Amino acid sequence: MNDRSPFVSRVLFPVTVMFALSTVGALRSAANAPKSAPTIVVPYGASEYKYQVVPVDDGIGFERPDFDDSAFGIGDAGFGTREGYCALNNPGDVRTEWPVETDLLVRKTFELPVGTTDVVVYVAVDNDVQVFINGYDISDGLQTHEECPSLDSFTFAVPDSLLQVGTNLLAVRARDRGGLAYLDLEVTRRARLRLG
Ligand SMILES: [Ca+2]
Repeated sequence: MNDRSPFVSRVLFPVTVMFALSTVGALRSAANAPKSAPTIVVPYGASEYKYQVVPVDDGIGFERPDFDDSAFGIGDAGFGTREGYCALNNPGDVRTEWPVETDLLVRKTFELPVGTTDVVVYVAVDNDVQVFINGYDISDGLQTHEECPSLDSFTFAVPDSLLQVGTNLLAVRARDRGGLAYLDLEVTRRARLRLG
């Protein structure tokens, strides 16, 4: 009695399914588009960070791209205590002194080319860390850490929507709560590869 339903089921439904499948296929191939292996943009032990040692919680706004950091010093990573019972607390890995029981603010710009994806920030820290890219918190607040620092003990993925072609800003607050202090960072990126 309803002569539309056979039409819907025999013609429209298969067409709808085919369209849906082709759409999913297109999305899937975009998501799976080949990407380069990670490239290191800022290596561990990088030179010439802008940095400032401040009392706990001071320096509000330092993460903003338009913040005036002309009063900051220039220092090389890692930052921290040059001697101690942890492997990274040695005079070779620590190139800039960061006193315990303070906050350390660091800023560093880096360049990204067109087609960059999947930027990741890796951290070695004693104790806690909060990471910003272009003024946005990518670590979901200050993340706490105990025991000795180790490379890659935190990895923070940066949403592609925060990335800018050209100059980007890495800004990090590290907090020491006593004993030894340490901070070093690495930033990597990937790139979409052109098809065909
Ligand atoms: Ca500590």
